[in-house]
Amino acid sequence: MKPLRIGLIGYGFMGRTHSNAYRKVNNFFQLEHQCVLQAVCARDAAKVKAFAENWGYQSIETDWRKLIAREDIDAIDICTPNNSHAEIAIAAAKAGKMILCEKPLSMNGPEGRKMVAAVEKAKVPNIVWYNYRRVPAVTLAKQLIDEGRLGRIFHYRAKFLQDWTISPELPQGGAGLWRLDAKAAGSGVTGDLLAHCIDTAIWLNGGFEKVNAMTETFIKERKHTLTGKVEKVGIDDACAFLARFQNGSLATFESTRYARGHKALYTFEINGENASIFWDLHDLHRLQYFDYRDQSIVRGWRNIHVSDGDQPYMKHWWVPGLQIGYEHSFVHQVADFLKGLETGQPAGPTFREALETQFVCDAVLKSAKSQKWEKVAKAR
Ligand code: SOE
Repeated sequence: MKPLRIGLIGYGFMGRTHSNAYRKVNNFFQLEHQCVLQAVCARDAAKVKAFAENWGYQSIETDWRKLIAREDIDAIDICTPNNSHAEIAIAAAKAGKMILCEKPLSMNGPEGRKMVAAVEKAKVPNIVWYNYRRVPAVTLAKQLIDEGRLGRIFHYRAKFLQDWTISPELPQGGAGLWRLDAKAAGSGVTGDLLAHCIDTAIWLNGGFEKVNAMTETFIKERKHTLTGKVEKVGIDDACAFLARFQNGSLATFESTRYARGHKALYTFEINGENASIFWDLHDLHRLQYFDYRDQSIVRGWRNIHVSDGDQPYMKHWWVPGLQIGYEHSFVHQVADFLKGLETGQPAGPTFREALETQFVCDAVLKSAKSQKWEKVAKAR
């Protein structure tokens, strides 16, 4: 097997999900490459050492530039806050490293475009961690749509609801809370949560044409963890938008961190002329499917438990009927990325594909300001 020596930058929540995926993937998938946890990098030497020991990384760095310069690293995994993705990715591409970048790709479309140019110029394999595509039930939804079972699609409806930022006492900025700081995150729920919904939607239903959005920042000021001062909040706490897809379908998207009672309720429903699909992250192994072509006396919503060997990814895991969870979507992403290296057919979303999501986010935020329909710029 060929070693694929990983250099991970950042050790937060995503650093853990990715590390877990690298450790497991070769136990469950037959691949040419073997992931090697070569080095992990973060600024705090004591913390990064503890992380390396826990996850089995062979070495540490405290300066990402040194990590990128190392000859014994093949792939850079970027798990840092959004405002550092571009600088790191562009430097990693110049150094000829493969790049696996945490979502969203960038702070905005123009910055993302520079990242796309850098990886395409350097011809380095690249991918963005939009992991929900690889929940087996979501991948099955893609299969059913591509087989034409839904027919013409009329509606796409997605939500991503959370409730963890309702307290005005919650500070912004710093480890764990950089998502509340616009300077580090770029935007609020639009780039953090709706970006997932948009990526899945583009994958399942094709490109967006235009959007009409509203956003709100419910808590206008929060103490900043790094400065200790009360500062203006620049992120969107909630965002809802209407969209028209290029295929003529109509859509609604909603995300908030103020939906009391919901921790991570990502749902989508798609209505086609023959059939409909519904998926819910809280019940992630199930796909709800309604097919109007069923005989009328038995017609109804089917609740498909996606756990059989002939359903996406499942033959790699346990026996039929036994389900898997959130962390497996990351294992699948690494498996597909490695398969892409073998076959020369890159797994998506590549930086260029993820740029489309960035342009939708830009149009959404622009529309929330202009109060008008805004066209989505083309990434290709
Ligand atoms: C935010 O709470 C968050 O962790 C996102 O950053 C992730 O991308 C999402 O999958 C779950 O929620």
